[in-house]
Amino acid sequence: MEGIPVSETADIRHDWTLDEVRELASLPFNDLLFQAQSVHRRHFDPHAVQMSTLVSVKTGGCPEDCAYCPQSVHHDTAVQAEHMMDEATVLERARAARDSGATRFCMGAALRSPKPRQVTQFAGLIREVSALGMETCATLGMLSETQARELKEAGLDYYNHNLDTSAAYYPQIIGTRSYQDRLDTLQNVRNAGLKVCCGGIIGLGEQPQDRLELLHTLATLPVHPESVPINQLVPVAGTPLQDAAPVDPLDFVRVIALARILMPASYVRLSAGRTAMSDEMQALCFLAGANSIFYGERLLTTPNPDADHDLQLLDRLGLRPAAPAAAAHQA
Ligand code: SAM
Ligand code: DTB
Ligand code: SF4
Repeated sequence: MEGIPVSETADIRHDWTLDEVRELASLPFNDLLFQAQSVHRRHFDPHAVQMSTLVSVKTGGCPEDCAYCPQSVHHDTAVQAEHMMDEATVLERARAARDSGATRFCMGAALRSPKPRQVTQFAGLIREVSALGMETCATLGMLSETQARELKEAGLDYYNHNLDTSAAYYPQIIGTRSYQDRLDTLQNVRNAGLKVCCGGIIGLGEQPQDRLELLHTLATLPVHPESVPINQLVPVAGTPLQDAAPVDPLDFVRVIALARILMPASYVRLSAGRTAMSDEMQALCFLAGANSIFYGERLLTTPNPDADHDLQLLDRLGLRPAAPAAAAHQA
């Protein structure tokens, strides 16, 4: 195993080679988890789990053709296109999320890219949610730098925009935009001074190599995403991936461990797909360095574990919800 770096930051690298990633990936499971947990403890309180709550502010009717997504107009799923949620309902959800222990509120919209009017509407929501003392995150599709700046000025903390899989496999999953489009938005978001939330999905029918390439791309960005969501595909009836083969849980844990080692100071979020994971698998993910979850009964359109179950699971593991990042948190 590699020597343990002496300083807090010596192990944050942006020059990982794919061969190095492959070498890590081929470690025996226990060696990989030991290394991941060691890295984790150098950078984080190993007992704290950051909790974000999602709300789908604009649901369905999306013109993109992402093969996994129930919100695409290209697939015949049970999700119907809806109008944008009204501000009072969004704020009610944000307050409830805050009061149940979430520190970040993530607002999603099923859009290819927002229209100027929609950016302004979201900027208004972001102002209000920030005033509740919560961190804010938005995921609205492709963004120009000007749009990203408008959201930043409104108080947005994070922008979520996933690469989802490797550049090589991407065209098998999405035809209506390119990998480079995704990278361009990530750069625009960075230029605007926002924190980046960027990860992917495991279980799209990708090869092990695609998972490593995705992680390599994330870990060699000029700045690591501050937040790295690792989703397990939620297979939704009517999408082309409805019958995708399930992921080997131990392979999923390995992806978490690799993300932790490659991006030591980033929050690694155990994201979609937890309703299909056992408590024991989730415990292994936390051991592998996951330190964030989506919290609350819904993701965007699909179910998430009950809040009570999650709180009990954390308690059984001697973990606790992370305290709010900002002192500005209000009663
Ligand atoms: N439309 C925006 C976009 O694509 O960036 C924002 C919303 S989109 C639903 C956010 C992310 O949710 C996707 O990038 C994908 O990683 C994840 N996602 C969507 N459907 C999923 C599914 N069935 N299972 C797991 N993750 C999913
Ligand atoms: C992310 O990586 N996962 C979240 C969030 N970012 C926006 C979304 C998961 C969506 C799962 C399918 C659904 O509920 O529609
Ligand atoms: Fe639209 Fe995002 Fe779903 Fe793709 S993942 S279809 S862009 S909502």
